[in-house]
Amino acid sequence: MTTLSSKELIALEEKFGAHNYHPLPVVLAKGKGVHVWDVEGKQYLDFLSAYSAVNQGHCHPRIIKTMQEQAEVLTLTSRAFHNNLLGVYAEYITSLLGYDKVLPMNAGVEACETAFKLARRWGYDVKGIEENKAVIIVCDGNFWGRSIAAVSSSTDVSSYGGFGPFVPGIVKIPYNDISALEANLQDKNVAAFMVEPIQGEAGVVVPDEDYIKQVRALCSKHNVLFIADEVQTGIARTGKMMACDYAEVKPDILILGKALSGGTMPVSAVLCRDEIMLCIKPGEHGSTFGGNPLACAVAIESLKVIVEEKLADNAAKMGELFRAGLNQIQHPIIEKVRGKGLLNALVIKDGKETEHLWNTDGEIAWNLCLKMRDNGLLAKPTHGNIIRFAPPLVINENQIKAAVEIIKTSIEQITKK
Ligand code: IF1
Repeated sequence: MTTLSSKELIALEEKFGAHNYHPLPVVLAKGKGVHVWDVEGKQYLDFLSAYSAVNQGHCHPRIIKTMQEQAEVLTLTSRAFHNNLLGVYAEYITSLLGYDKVLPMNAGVEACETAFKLARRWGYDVKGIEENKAVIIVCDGNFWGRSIAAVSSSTDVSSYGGFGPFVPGIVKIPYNDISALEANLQDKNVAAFMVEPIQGEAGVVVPDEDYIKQVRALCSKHNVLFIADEVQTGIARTGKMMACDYAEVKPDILILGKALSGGTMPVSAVLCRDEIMLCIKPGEHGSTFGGNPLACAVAIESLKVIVEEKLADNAAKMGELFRAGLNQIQHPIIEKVRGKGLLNALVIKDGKETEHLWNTDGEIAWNLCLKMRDNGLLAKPTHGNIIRFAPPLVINENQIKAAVEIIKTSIEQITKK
């Protein structure tokens, strides 16, 4: 293994790697549970969980053991042939989540693209929309990946800028705005409405309590597919198995990714009923690695860990504790704390009204993340002044309390007494 220092490793990445990220200056080399360690051996509480991909905790022993055992037997056959695990996985996940069928993919964006294609095809073959006229409605502030269709759906110029021309047939409406949705559902060419139950990248934007329930009712009323992008909010992150469970509704198409593999490898999935799924015929969609036996074995174990360790309940309990702890900090630079389960965000009052309080220059949220790093906790701002806090769902009460203490101390250290 390399013995290079963090500094030397960052320099290598800088010189030979694409500059498509601006990471926090820390170089991680080990992970276990809620902790990660940098190259120099310093320990941190991981409060990002690779954007909710490590819900089960870093290197969960059961998932790693399953991965090691399967990796020695069979990793990939392609879908040109059957493999002995895809059927077992498909039965497990569809009965666990209550859908007829699953279409296995790899990255979250691929699953979202798959949902788009299923919705369009259903629009033409079942709803009877005129060919090439299908419309899919998305929300301002959405994030579903980096593909051309994903950035065509985006309202964030840092996502779509300079990547045109864009995919047609995508209509954008304000998030958490039922009347805007109802107005746009009058268009008979609408095949689907794709929405995150809580917008992650937008800064953990939690909609009104009844938003998702009303989305479900309106989509049913207008014969439009309700697609829930639960790539980030799903798999127990928000305190229930799916964030849509708070509304006690089922989307027509459910999209999963990230923690579906416990953060070991890219595994994503699209689940829906036969009427939708069977619109795509053999040879009309797929991917080299989709449904590979290694991914199937890992995904089954990753879901079993979530269920058997009751990680949704833990996320709900620890999330309450975390938000209560942050709300007790009472500091003038804190605007608000928001979230559900263990998907939370701290909104910083940045700009003129608090500048006099800072004893650092530049972005207060970024500097706060640097200071939290020094104090042993890793998190990163989403947009400017919003810091997302999303630890692995295996976190315990003492670790939550330790995290709140680090956040409190770090705020005090970058602001004047
Ligand atoms: C990056 C953001 C989060 C997602 C939702 C689909 C996808 C994502 C709701 C696509 C992916 C990742 C992408 C990753 C960072 C992270 C992210 F900051 F980019 F926006 F979580 F908020 N739907 N989100 O959140 O899944 O193809 O990445 O597997 O691009 O840096 P993917």
